[in-house]
Amino acid sequence: MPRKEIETFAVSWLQVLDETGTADPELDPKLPQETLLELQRAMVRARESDARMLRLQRQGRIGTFGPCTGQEASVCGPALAMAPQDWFAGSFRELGGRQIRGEPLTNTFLFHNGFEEGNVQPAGVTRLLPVSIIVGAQTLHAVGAAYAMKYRGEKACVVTFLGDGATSEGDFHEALNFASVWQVPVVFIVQNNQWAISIPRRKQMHCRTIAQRAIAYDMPGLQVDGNDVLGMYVAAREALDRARGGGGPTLIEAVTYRLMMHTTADDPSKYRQDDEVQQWWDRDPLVRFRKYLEARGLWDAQRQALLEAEVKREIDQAVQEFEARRDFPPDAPFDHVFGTRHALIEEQRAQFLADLRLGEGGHA
Ligand SMILES: Cc1ncc(C[n+]2csc(CCOP(=O)(O)OP(=O)(O)O)c2C)c(N)n1
Ligand SMILES: [Mg+2]
Repeated sequence: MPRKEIETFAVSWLQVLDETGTADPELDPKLPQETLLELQRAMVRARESDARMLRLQRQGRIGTFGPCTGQEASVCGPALAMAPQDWFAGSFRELGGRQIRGEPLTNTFLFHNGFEEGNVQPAGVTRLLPVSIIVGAQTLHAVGAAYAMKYRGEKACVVTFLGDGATSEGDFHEALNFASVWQVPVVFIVQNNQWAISIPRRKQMHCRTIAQRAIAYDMPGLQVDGNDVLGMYVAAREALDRARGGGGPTLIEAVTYRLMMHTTADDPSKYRQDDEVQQWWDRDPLVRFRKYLEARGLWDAQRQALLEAEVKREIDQAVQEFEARRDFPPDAPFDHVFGTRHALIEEQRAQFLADLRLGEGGHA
């Protein structure tokens, strides 16, 4: 027959914990208690840190940042499934994952104040690439690093995080293509949070799932409930095991939602409806996982209160450390805009220093 079907493709969906926090008995990975509590701690720490950063930003004590609230499960699940030798190549909305990789909050604060010093990680924090503000560029860095791991014969993988909007960028497709051609150990985790700033998903792509984009590059693709931390853990672990065994790249689409503003410079009430946001608050990944832990007798209100208090103390301490830093001048960020001095930047630097002196009552 001259015309016949030569390939058929399917896209799977994975959810381990349903919206009531009940695990599918067949899919429950039955993680050790210690890992479950680590997941809980990581998500609560990310949520509390985000809330504090928002207040600090509103008080003028840190600069612009993109809150991660609502997306903790889609990042913390995979980050905890990673091994120490794996690489983390993130975007700008993965605070919980960076914390799991060991980044101290003081570094996060410095970074969001424009200080390159925030990217100087303390000893022991390795294989954590700097935040990529350039949408999608980290996927190329990830494939390059994965190529290096394969070339060196290291049993290490790279996990890269990106947004739904980033999948509309050329960088993403080039990264998938090379990952596939080279069969390198990389896992792409798309946090499909439904929005790219004010552009809803339906206005930036026509395909019904993002996971199906894997098909064109002949790699496994899977759509996961991104508000289900166990589902995300299982999906990432499976992809990492495959990559480590020489099975090449995987694309995971985490279906989730950005509950807060795009960044602190944005007002989402201008472009999205409150009832949509409320529907996603009802699917809060932290509430879902807490119900799972409670049903297993591993969690209760008292433990929650203790954890929140402990995390808040950690954050307080990080704020103090960050605000006490005096080992570089406040205008250091202006040094790094261009490789050489630029008249416009110098004008801005002078203005910034003048404003600073005014703000401090002329005593700076
Ligand atoms: C190459 C590039 N183009 C544009 C921007 C401006 N920008 C920053 S975030 C963003 C939207 C990203 O959307 P998405 O990938 O869905 O990630 P999310 O912010 O939702 O986490 C845009 C357009 C940028 N930083 N880099
Ligand atoms: Mg998005």
